[in-house]
Amino acid sequence: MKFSRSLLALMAVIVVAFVVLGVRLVIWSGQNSEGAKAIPAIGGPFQLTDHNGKAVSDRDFRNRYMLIFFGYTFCPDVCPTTLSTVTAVMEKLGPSYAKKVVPIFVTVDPERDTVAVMKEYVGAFSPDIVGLTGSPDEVAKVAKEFKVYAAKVKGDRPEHYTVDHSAILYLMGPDGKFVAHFTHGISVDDLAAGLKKHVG
Ligand SMILES: [Cu+2]
Repeated sequence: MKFSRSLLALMAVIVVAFVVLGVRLVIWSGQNSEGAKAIPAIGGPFQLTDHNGKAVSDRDFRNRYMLIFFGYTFCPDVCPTTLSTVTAVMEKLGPSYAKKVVPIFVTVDPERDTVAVMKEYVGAFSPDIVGLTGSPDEVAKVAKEFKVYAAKVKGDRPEHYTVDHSAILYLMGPDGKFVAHFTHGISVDDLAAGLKKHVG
């Protein structure tokens, strides 16, 4: 059976609409009846390993905002683009800004993203970015807390899989609580403005 182009286009629009709606629902689902002031239930405690092999928890980032993004180093497009944007934003906001906001890249592919792989990867972007990995269980726990979707997709060889994943930048406050989110396609100027608005 052959679908017409317009039918395929319509189906694509419907799929995108559901994905967008799904993300909104996830963001909204944590809000309570107090409305605008409510804080979505995104985030939570974590115990992971940074790109230098040091054990870290969410508490190590208190007193600073965390700009958290989940992805994986083998990602062909979304992750490198997003980390390039984050790097450009940190450069734009100046060297002292990293004292206020720490950009964090958490892998959803801990089997391949070892400490050494993470170190090389985040180092290629910015010295400010902290790469976090851990055991599959530790990573699954934090991904669940941040309502991150991640699913392996088979490649031509078993080790060549890709990972479909949600791509949202979360800004968490100095208390570890959710402050705001940004979509991954955001421009450098818009992300910088968004951080300035919330962080100062
Ligand atoms: Cu990615």
